[in-house]
Amino acid sequence: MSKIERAEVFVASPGRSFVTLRLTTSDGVTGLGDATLNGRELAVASYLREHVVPLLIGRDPARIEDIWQYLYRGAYWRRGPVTMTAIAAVDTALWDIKGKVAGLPVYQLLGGRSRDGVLVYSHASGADVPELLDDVARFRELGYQAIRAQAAVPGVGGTYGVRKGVVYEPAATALPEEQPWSTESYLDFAPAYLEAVRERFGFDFHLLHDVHHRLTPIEAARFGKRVEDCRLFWMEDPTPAENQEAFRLIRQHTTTPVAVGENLSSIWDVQQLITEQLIDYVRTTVVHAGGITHLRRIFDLAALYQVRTGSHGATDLSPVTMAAAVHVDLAVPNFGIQEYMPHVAETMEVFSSGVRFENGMLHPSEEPGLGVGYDEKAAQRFPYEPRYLPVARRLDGSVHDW
Ligand code: CS2
Ligand code: MG
Repeated sequence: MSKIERAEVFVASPGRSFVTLRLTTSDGVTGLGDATLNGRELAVASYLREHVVPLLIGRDPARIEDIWQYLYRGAYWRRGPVTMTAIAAVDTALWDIKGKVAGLPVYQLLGGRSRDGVLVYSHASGADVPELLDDVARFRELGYQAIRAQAAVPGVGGTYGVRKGVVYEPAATALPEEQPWSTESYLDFAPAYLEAVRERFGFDFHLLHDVHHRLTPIEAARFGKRVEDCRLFWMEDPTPAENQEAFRLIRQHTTTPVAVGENLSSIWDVQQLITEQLIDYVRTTVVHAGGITHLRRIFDLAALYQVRTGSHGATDLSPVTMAAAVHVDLAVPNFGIQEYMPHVAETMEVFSSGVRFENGMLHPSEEPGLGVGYDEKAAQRFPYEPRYLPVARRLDGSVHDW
């Protein structure tokens, strides 16, 4: 019987920080898992190195479910982003190994294709409306059928989602940047720029918007109602989701679809949102929600309530997660859409991936496993640089949700 012989945790910053787990079996088969938690990378690296790796050596890599249950129940301290990201990395690496041993791409182990390709959306943004409109035009020319639109709110300084440079990278400073926030200015301005996008480009593509946890439930209800004529594919994270009940108030006022879940890490965190149909898309991911094994459970629960998938896919999710996401997205029956932000060149000097973008869709590698590689020698050229996500403060100086 094959055994897990080696478990290595790599922390590097090729273009941005990533934590990557590589498992190697006694037959020399390797598997990769993403363990990146943006702004808290070393917490997961330490959880893996100190508390998980010693428990993996000698185990049968084929027993994916058993190892998942062992790491989840055996920790005693359950759930939370650090624990679930560490378990996710092990789980994803074991699915990579299982695919390689079976000689099949992972989507074939998940029931095979349910669709020809994985519809994706990317991020258009601008420091003002004209810049946003030019960016939307650029993504339309690149063939995207779905585009997220975010613009800076005048007079408020830093605003969520506005790119500075090649890609949107919010974790950019050695200490958290404090960004001002004004709900009133946002509520006056955002509907206007979303209307401007529809006015210029019409309705033959999906338009998405990320509120990014900034509103109270009634403010989110007001925003959703105000933008109904923009026919958004979704408004994302309209209000913080710790209180799942809060979404009922939004539901009572607007038909604008709601997407939640990128920063949630277990089925329990989205259970009420799904079973009471308080959301339309669940955004949980391979890397932060316990890996492929747990994510499938969340997506299967969602399917019972006609909630579709809409997984997070920002650049702080590594190419390993993105490859695993495409395998899952290809197979699940209730797929909705996949977020996709192409990684920068430095990242792709360390990671290799067979994922292809074509006509607004992603397609997985057909090679066995996930179809990803990690070059630890190349990674040595990019030592870890700790970076923090920003903190938002209201104009009166009090902390707000970033
Ligand atoms: C955003 C992310 O992509 C999204 O929808 O919410 O940019 C998010 O802010 C980062 O991934 C956080 O690390
Ligand atoms: Mg988001």
